[in-house]
This record gives sequence, structure tokens and C-alpha cells, in this order.
Amino acid sequence: MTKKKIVFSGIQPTGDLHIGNYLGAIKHWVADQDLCDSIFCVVDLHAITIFQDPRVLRDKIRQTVGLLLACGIDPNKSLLFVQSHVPAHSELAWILNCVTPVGWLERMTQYKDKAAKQESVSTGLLDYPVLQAADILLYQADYVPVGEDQRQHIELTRDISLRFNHLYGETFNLPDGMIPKVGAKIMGFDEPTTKMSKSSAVNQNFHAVGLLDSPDQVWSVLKRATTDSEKEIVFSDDPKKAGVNNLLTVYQAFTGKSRDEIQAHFAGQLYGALKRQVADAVIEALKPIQERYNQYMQDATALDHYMRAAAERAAERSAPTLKTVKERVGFTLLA
Ligand code: AQP
Repeated sequence: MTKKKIVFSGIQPTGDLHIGNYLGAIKHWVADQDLCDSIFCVVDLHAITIFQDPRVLRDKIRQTVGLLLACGIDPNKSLLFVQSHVPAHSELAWILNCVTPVGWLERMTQYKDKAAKQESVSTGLLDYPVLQAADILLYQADYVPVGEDQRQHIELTRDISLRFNHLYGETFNLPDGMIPKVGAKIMGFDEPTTKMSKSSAVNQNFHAVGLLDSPDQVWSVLKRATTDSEKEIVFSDDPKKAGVNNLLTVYQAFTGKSRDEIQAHFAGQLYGALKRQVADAVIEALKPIQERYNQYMQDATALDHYMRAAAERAAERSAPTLKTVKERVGFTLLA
């Protein structure tokens, strides 16, 4: 029997997960669980690269674990754990810091975008992709399923892997990013030329649809979605049609229908009808997720128990790679 490919991906507990996170990443994590040896992580160490209110963060970490389970991550098939519960991530990140030139990090577009919005930029924000590389390389992942925004970070992980291997001998795998064909970059409904993001959703009330939003909330966002002054309902790369294109992309990703089928269906309809049907498709997809989420969150003890067991499994799995790395760089290991 051929060995299953190792898949690793993470998500930040920085706010309410939205349909962009779902369509760009989570949905594919769920779909590939049977085929792959999957490892998923709630990356709370990444979250604090920008200040988080500790009480809110604590809740969001639990909520994110509950939501991922509710979306269909199956603990019997995949390993889902919280990053700060496994110290090996921080340890490997430090070692990788020492082989990563600062210039590589200063070039990252996500760093530049996020730094531009901060009064004071933490060293952690600059270092974010090195911690991400540590997450991935610690498990010798073959594939990293992510949205389009993470493409550059995966390239950097490969560069760090190559550099470490060059300096210290073959140690890490070279992981590949897996970016979906549909839904890799869902845009904000208020500003369809900007990526939908949790942090923007906090200040702008029709930016995103959250996975826990009620049908009324979903409709209140979608009915205000920015479109254009034309009438044509078509997929288009024209920035002027970005709003309509985004609505159609969300519809396509949730219904699984083809582009041709969708364009034929909406031909001659008005934008109001498009928005209503997109909202209905979203509401229908979110309903079972929300029902399962409410069940998971009712039993806090079971969730804690799950998180502890998962952290132990992750620590066990990551230990051999960390040990090899320490040996390679010349640390003295105690027997
Ligand atoms: N708009 C999006 N469309 C498609 N995929 C997306 N992802 C994020 N936004 C979109 C993918 O979701 C996964 C988890 O993302 P993350 O939480 O680790 O961080 P992020 O990319 O920084 O997400 P946000 O929502 O924009 O969070 P904040 O505002 O806190 O920075 C990743 O695979 C990502 O590609």
C-alpha cells in the first residue's frame, strides 16, 4: 500500500471564521481527509503577532476548534490541535529564524499590508512566515492546502527548507501549496477588489459572511453587496465587474455548478435576484455546520479532553523531526 501524502494547514483564531476561510481552505481540508494523512492546526501563536484581547482570544481558540470539527474535520481521520499546546513549533521556528535572511521576510506582501495598518509593528509579525514554515516542516508535509493569499508564504517555506538542507544536510521535505481552482480568493462584499478577511470584518459590517451568521445576517450582508451600474451577470476579470464576479464565485463554490450553467441560469435576471439566490445557497450550506457547532460547544469538557489528546499526538509526531534538527545544528541532546 502506498503511503498517504502528508497534508498540513493552519488557521488563525483572530476573529469569526468567514466563508472565504471556508471556501479557500477548510472545505478542501474536509474533502481530502480520506485520501491524505491530514494535520490541521489552530495557529494561536500566529494570532498574537497582532495584539489580541486575551479573553477574546481564549474564546476564539475554542470556537475555532469547534467550528473546524463542525465543518467536518473528523478526529478519527485527521489530527486537529492548537499550536501553542505543542512547544516544538516555537522551538523549530527559532532554529529556522537563524537560517532565514531578514530580507526574505521584508519582501512578504502580507507583512507589508498588515504592517501598514499598525502603529507599531511587532517582530513577530515580520517573523510570521518562519513560524508557518516551522509548522509545515515539523510534520514533513507534502502538501499545504491554502487560499491564494498564502502562496508567497509557501514559496518561502520551500526556500527555508532548501537553505536548511544545504547548510546542515537533507532534513526537510519540500512541500507544495495546494490552491483551489474555485474560491481561492473570496473578496469582501463591501469592497470586491480586497480579500475578505476576519480583521476587516470587525469594522465593516457588510464585508464578510461569518460561518455562524444567522440567515438574517447573511441576507443583510448580501443585499448590500457592492455590484456595478450595468446589468450583465457574467464571470469577468474586469475590475469594474469584481462585485458580480465575487457573488458568482461564491455561488459556484457553494453549489458546485459549472460556470456555463450558472451564467445561463442568471441570464436576464436582475442583481437583486442574484444576491437573493447567493444568500440562499450560503444559508443552506451553513445550516448543518451551525447545528453541529452548537452540539460541540455544549460539552466544554469533551472539547478540552479532545484538545489535550490531540496535543499529545501532535507532540509525539513532531518529536523525531525536531530531534534530528537539533542534532544537525550541533546541540547536545541529553539521554
Ligand atoms: N478571502 C479568502 N478567500 C479564500 N481563502 C481565504 N483564506 C483567508 N481569507 C480567504 C484562507 O483561509 C485560511 C486561514 O486563513 P488565516 O486565518 O490563517 O489567515 P488569513 O489568510 O490572514 O485570514 P484572514 O481571514 O484574512 O484573517 P486576518 O484578518 O486575521 O488576517 C488560509 O489558508 C487562507 O489562505
